[in-house]
Amino acid sequence: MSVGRTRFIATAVLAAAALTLSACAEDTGTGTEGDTASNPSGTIQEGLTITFLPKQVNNPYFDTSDNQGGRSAVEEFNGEYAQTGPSEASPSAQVSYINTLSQQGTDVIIIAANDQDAVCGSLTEARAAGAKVVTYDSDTKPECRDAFVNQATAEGIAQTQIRLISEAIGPEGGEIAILSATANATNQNAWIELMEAELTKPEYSSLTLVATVYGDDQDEKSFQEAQGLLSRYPDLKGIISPTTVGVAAAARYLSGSSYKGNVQLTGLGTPNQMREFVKDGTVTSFALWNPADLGYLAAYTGAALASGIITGAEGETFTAGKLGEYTVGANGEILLGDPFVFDASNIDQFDF
Ligand code: RAM
Repeated sequence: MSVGRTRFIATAVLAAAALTLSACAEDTGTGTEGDTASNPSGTIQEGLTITFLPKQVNNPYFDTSDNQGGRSAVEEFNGEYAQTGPSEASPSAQVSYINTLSQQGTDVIIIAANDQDAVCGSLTEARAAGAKVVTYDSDTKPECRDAFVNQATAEGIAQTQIRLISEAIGPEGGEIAILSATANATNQNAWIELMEAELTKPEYSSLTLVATVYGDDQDEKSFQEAQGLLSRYPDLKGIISPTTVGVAAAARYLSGSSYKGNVQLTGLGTPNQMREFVKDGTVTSFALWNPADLGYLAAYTGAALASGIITGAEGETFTAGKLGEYTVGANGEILLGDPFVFDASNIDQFDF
């Protein structure tokens, strides 16, 4: 049993704590309207162990969300922060990490799922053992976690991506392609589906999606996939890469090629990885949200669940430190905000 969970039992009113813990053990899905929080207007428990399990470690996006945002939130409420995870974003790579966290009695597991199904069995076991599970960035099926902290609506992300590539290419339009992360990624697949729907709107009739390829959130594979797209589709006018790894790799390829400035690129990137490519004219604009805020909100969500302030049921509210108050939406979803567009006029104001 973790320090955090031990302290939880020691400090809470005993009867209430026993009730909370047995409720945890029986909870098998996202909170529903019927669930009631045991401590709705209470404060966050001290000493909670909160571990982030990103799609992959050593990805600057997750370094920022977890090691900056997540860590600072956990420090604010005097918990114990950790990050662990695989180096490759493959579907089942996270399972053994979840099992270990469960055995260690970690109070809160915060996971960006590489696959919406592959981690469900082990997450369900971890929850039965008493852990609260928050997904962030990339969701599982709703029944496998307590809450999902969504960085921006999937519709908003898809609309922004299509608008940015359309503006960059101009009214003549042409062929476009998508360079994604892994083929199983819940988040990217949701965005791709909605981008395809967005392309059916009359204002985008001059754009034709000719291919979707996967760089697996690996720099070298993403670079090669970008190169492959240009050799297979010589008339390609634009690439959308809704992954920080993919868009940076594609930008590096285009910037060193004869396609620079002729083939447009947008996607979801971090300002620090994309700055040189905006400055050298390879990329006009790209989008993202603040990953540090995403990790910060996910940590507060996990703490609110573990402290009985929320159960993950629609309509519950909690305070996430400096970000203020949030309300749990349908399916246990908590929305961070709107996507943000970076371009030459604002990129120097950001450092992540
Ligand atoms: C990569 C990952 C992550 C995604 C960002 C935009 O870092 O694929 O899941 O949200 O890009």
